[in-house]
Amino acid sequence: MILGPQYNQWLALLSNDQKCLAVLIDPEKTTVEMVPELLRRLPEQTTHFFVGGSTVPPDAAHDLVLAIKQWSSKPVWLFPGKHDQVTSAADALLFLSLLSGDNPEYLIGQQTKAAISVKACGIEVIPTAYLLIDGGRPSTVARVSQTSPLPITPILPIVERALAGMFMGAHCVYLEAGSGASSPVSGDIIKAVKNTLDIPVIVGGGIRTEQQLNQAYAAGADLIVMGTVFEKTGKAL
Ligand code: 1GP
Repeated sequence: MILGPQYNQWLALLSNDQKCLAVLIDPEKTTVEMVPELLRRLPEQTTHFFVGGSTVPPDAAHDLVLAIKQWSSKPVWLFPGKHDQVTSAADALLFLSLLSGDNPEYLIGQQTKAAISVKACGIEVIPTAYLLIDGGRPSTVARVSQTSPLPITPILPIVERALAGMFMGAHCVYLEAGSGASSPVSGDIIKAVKNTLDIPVIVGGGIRTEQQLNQAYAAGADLIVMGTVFEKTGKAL
Protein backbone atom coordinates (compact mmCIF):
# COMPACT_ATOMS: atom_id res chain seq x y z
CA MET A 1 0.00 0.00 0.00
CA ILE A 2 1.49 3.35 -1.01
CA LEU A 3 0.70 5.87 1.72
CA GLY A 4 -2.03 5.21 4.26
CA PRO A 5 -2.87 5.82 7.90
CA GLN A 6 0.70 6.28 9.10
CA TYR A 7 1.49 9.01 6.59
CA ASN A 8 -1.91 10.64 7.10
CA GLN A 9 -1.52 10.66 10.89
CA TRP A 10 1.88 12.26 10.45
CA LEU A 11 0.40 14.97 8.23
CA ALA A 12 -2.33 15.52 10.83
CA LEU A 13 0.28 16.02 13.56
CA LEU A 14 2.16 18.49 11.37
CA SER A 15 -0.97 20.42 10.51
CA ASN A 16 -1.48 20.86 14.27
CA ASP A 17 2.02 22.37 14.45
CA GLN A 18 3.39 19.36 16.26
CA LYS A 19 7.04 18.77 15.56
CA CYS A 20 7.98 15.11 15.42
CA LEU A 21 10.98 13.32 16.88
CA ALA A 22 12.03 9.87 15.73
CA VAL A 23 14.52 7.82 17.68
CA LEU A 24 16.58 5.66 15.37
CA ILE A 25 17.33 2.21 16.72
CA ASP A 26 19.94 0.28 14.78
CA PRO A 27 19.58 -3.52 15.14
CA GLU A 28 23.32 -3.82 14.77
CA LYS A 29 23.92 -1.79 17.91
CA THR A 30 20.83 -2.55 19.99
CA THR A 31 19.79 -6.05 20.99
CA VAL A 32 16.26 -7.10 21.85
CA GLU A 33 17.31 -7.36 25.50
CA MET A 34 18.41 -3.69 25.53
CA VAL A 35 15.05 -2.35 24.32
CA PRO A 36 13.13 -1.88 27.62
CA GLU A 37 15.95 0.09 29.24
CA LEU A 38 16.54 2.18 26.09
CA LEU A 39 12.86 3.07 25.79
CA ARG A 40 12.71 4.11 29.45
CA ARG A 41 15.44 6.71 28.88
CA LEU A 42 13.94 8.39 25.81
CA PRO A 43 12.50 11.91 25.82
CA GLU A 44 8.77 12.25 26.23
CA GLN A 45 8.45 14.13 22.94
CA THR A 46 9.46 11.01 20.98
CA THR A 47 6.73 10.45 18.41
CA HIS A 48 8.19 7.67 16.24
CA PHE A 49 10.76 4.92 16.19
CA PHE A 50 12.87 4.31 13.12
CA VAL A 51 14.52 0.91 12.79
CA GLY A 52 17.32 0.22 10.36
CA GLY A 53 20.99 0.45 9.63
CA SER A 54 23.52 0.09 6.89
CA THR A 55 24.75 -3.40 7.77
CA VAL A 56 21.97 -5.22 9.63
CA PRO A 57 21.96 -9.05 9.75
CA PRO A 58 18.84 -10.78 8.32
CA ASP A 59 15.91 -11.01 10.79
CA ALA A 60 17.51 -8.58 13.26
CA ALA A 61 15.22 -5.72 12.19
CA HIS A 62 12.15 -7.94 12.51
CA ASP A 63 13.06 -9.08 16.03
CA LEU A 64 13.86 -5.53 17.13
CA VAL A 65 10.56 -4.15 15.80
CA LEU A 66 8.67 -6.84 17.73
CA ALA A 67 10.58 -5.96 20.90
CA ILE A 68 9.83 -2.24 20.53
CA LYS A 69 6.17 -2.98 19.94
CA GLN A 70 6.06 -5.04 23.10
CA TRP A 71 7.03 -1.97 25.14
CA SER A 72 5.61 0.99 23.18
CA SER A 73 2.55 1.86 21.14
CA LYS A 74 4.35 4.55 19.14
CA PRO A 75 4.66 4.02 15.39
CA VAL A 76 7.67 2.06 14.19
CA TRP A 77 8.90 2.90 10.69
CA LEU A 78 11.55 0.97 8.83
CA PHE A 79 14.54 2.98 7.66
CA PRO A 80 16.38 0.24 5.79
CA GLY A 81 19.93 0.30 4.56
CA LYS A 82 19.34 -2.83 2.51
CA HIS A 83 16.52 -4.65 0.73
CA ASP A 84 16.37 -7.55 3.20
CA GLN A 85 15.35 -5.40 6.19
CA VAL A 86 11.65 -5.37 5.30
CA THR A 87 9.26 -6.79 7.90
CA SER A 88 5.49 -6.61 8.20
CA ALA A 89 5.92 -6.21 11.97
CA ALA A 90 6.56 -2.49 11.40
CA ASP A 91 3.89 0.14 10.74
CA ALA A 92 5.44 1.74 7.68
CA LEU A 93 8.48 1.65 5.44
CA LEU A 94 10.45 4.66 4.28
CA PHE A 95 11.03 3.58 0.68
CA LEU A 96 14.30 5.40 0.16
CA SER A 97 16.05 6.39 -3.01
CA LEU A 98 19.52 7.85 -2.43
CA LEU A 99 19.16 10.79 -4.79
CA SER A 100 22.29 12.61 -3.65
CA GLY A 101 24.48 9.97 -5.27
CA ASP A 102 24.92 8.43 -8.67
CA ASN A 103 25.05 4.75 -7.76
CA PRO A 104 22.22 2.93 -9.57
CA GLU A 105 22.23 0.21 -6.89
CA TYR A 106 20.93 2.76 -4.35
CA LEU A 107 18.79 4.73 -6.80
CA ILE A 108 16.76 1.74 -8.04
CA GLY A 109 18.68 -1.55 -7.51
CA GLN A 110 17.94 -2.22 -3.84
CA GLN A 111 14.39 -0.94 -4.39
CA THR A 112 13.84 -3.48 -7.16
CA LYS A 113 15.16 -6.30 -4.96
CA ALA A 114 12.74 -5.30 -2.20
CA ALA A 115 9.66 -4.65 -4.35
CA ILE A 116 7.97 -8.07 -4.35
CA SER A 117 8.48 -8.69 -0.63
CA VAL A 118 7.20 -5.17 0.16
CA LYS A 119 4.09 -5.84 -1.89
CA ALA A 120 3.61 -9.28 -0.34
CA CYS A 121 3.86 -8.12 3.26
CA GLY A 122 1.40 -5.28 2.70
CA ILE A 123 3.32 -2.72 4.72
CA GLU A 124 2.50 0.96 4.20
CA VAL A 125 5.10 2.54 1.92
CA ILE A 126 6.22 6.16 2.21
CA PRO A 127 8.24 7.12 -0.89
CA THR A 128 11.22 9.12 0.37
CA ALA A 129 13.86 11.21 -1.39
CA TYR A 130 17.00 10.52 0.63
CA LEU A 131 19.81 13.07 0.34
CA LEU A 132 23.19 12.63 1.98
CA ILE A 133 24.78 15.99 2.75
CA ASP A 134 28.33 16.53 3.95
CA GLY A 135 28.34 16.23 7.74
CA GLY A 136 32.03 16.93 8.26
CA ARG A 137 33.26 13.35 8.51
CA PRO A 138 33.07 10.19 6.39
CA SER A 139 29.70 8.51 6.88
CA THR A 140 28.65 4.88 6.79
CA VAL A 141 26.02 5.73 4.17
CA ALA A 142 28.70 7.11 1.86
CA ARG A 143 30.96 4.10 2.45
CA VAL A 144 28.28 1.47 1.95
CA SER A 145 26.61 3.18 -1.01
CA GLN A 146 29.94 4.21 -2.54
CA THR A 147 28.57 7.68 -3.19
CA SER A 148 29.73 11.13 -2.18
CA PRO A 149 27.59 13.45 -0.08
CA LEU A 150 26.40 16.73 -1.57
CA PRO A 151 28.59 19.64 -0.45
CA ILE A 152 26.92 22.04 2.01
CA THR A 153 27.40 24.92 -0.41
CA PRO A 154 26.10 25.95 -2.82
CA ILE A 155 22.62 25.15 -1.53
CA LEU A 156 20.83 25.29 -4.90
CA PRO A 157 21.95 21.79 -6.08
CA ILE A 158 20.55 20.31 -2.83
CA VAL A 159 17.21 22.04 -3.41
CA GLU A 160 17.18 20.93 -7.05
CA ARG A 161 17.72 17.27 -6.11
CA ALA A 162 15.08 17.41 -3.41
CA LEU A 163 12.60 19.04 -5.77
CA ALA A 164 13.33 16.50 -8.49
CA GLY A 165 12.67 13.79 -5.92
CA MET A 166 9.29 15.32 -5.12
CA PHE A 167 8.37 15.50 -8.80
CA MET A 168 9.38 11.84 -9.16
CA GLY A 169 6.87 10.89 -6.48
CA ALA A 170 8.56 11.25 -3.10
CA HIS A 171 6.15 12.16 -0.31
CA CYS A 172 8.87 13.33 2.04
CA VAL A 173 12.51 14.31 1.81
CA TYR A 174 15.17 13.12 4.27
CA LEU A 175 18.17 15.43 4.67
CA GLU A 176 20.87 13.20 6.14
CA ALA A 177 24.24 14.38 7.46
CA GLY A 178 25.20 10.79 8.32
CA SER A 179 24.99 9.03 11.65
CA GLY A 180 27.46 10.59 14.08
CA ALA A 181 28.07 13.60 11.81
CA SER A 182 30.19 16.34 13.32
CA SER A 183 27.98 19.01 11.70
CA PRO A 184 24.22 18.48 11.37
CA VAL A 185 22.41 19.74 8.27
CA SER A 186 22.43 23.53 8.52
CA GLY A 187 19.40 25.70 9.12
CA ASP A 188 20.00 27.45 5.80
CA ILE A 189 19.77 24.15 3.90
CA ILE A 190 16.67 23.02 5.81
CA LYS A 191 15.00 26.39 5.22
CA ALA A 192 15.77 26.43 1.50
CA VAL A 193 14.39 22.91 0.98
CA LYS A 194 11.36 23.53 3.17
CA ASN A 195 10.49 26.78 1.39
CA THR A 196 10.66 25.14 -2.03
CA LEU A 197 9.00 21.75 -1.48
CA ASP A 198 5.42 20.93 -0.55
CA ILE A 199 6.24 17.70 1.31
CA PRO A 200 7.46 17.08 4.88
CA VAL A 201 11.16 17.43 5.59
CA ILE A 202 12.98 14.87 7.76
CA VAL A 203 16.38 15.87 9.14
CA GLY A 204 18.94 13.63 10.80
CA GLY A 205 22.60 13.04 11.50
CA GLY A 206 24.73 14.59 14.22
CA ILE A 207 21.93 16.18 16.25
CA ARG A 208 22.90 15.79 19.90
CA THR A 209 21.54 18.73 21.89
CA GLU A 210 18.23 20.44 22.55
CA GLN A 211 19.65 23.60 20.98
CA GLN A 212 20.46 21.78 17.72
CA LEU A 213 17.05 20.16 17.80
CA ASN A 214 15.27 23.50 18.21
CA GLN A 215 17.40 25.14 15.52
CA ALA A 216 16.44 22.44 13.04
CA TYR A 217 12.75 22.75 13.96
CA ALA A 218 12.93 26.54 13.66
CA ALA A 219 14.46 26.20 10.19
CA GLY A 220 11.52 24.04 9.09
CA ALA A 221 12.31 20.42 9.94
CA ASP A 222 9.06 18.48 10.33
CA LEU A 223 10.60 15.37 11.84
CA ILE A 224 14.04 15.03 13.38
CA VAL A 225 15.87 11.74 13.69
CA MET A 226 18.28 11.12 16.56
CA GLY A 227 20.15 7.89 17.12
CA THR A 228 23.74 7.99 18.27
CA VAL A 229 23.15 10.30 21.23
CA PHE A 230 20.79 7.82 22.86
CA GLU A 231 23.05 4.86 22.20
CA LYS A 232 26.02 6.58 23.80
CA THR A 233 24.81 8.85 26.53
CA GLY A 234 21.33 7.79 27.53
CA LYS A 235 18.75 10.50 28.01
CA ALA A 236 20.02 13.57 26.22
CA LEU A 237 17.25 16.14 26.29
C1 1GP B 1 21.26 8.58 10.84
O1 1GP B 1 19.96 10.50 10.75
C2 1GP B 1 20.24 9.40 11.52
O2 1GP B 1 20.73 7.99 9.71
C3 1GP B 1 20.60 9.70 12.95
O3 1GP B 1 21.89 10.23 13.07
O4 1GP B 1 22.94 8.79 14.80
O5 1GP B 1 23.87 11.06 14.32
O6 1GP B 1 21.70 10.81 15.51
P1 1GP B 1 22.64 10.22 14.50
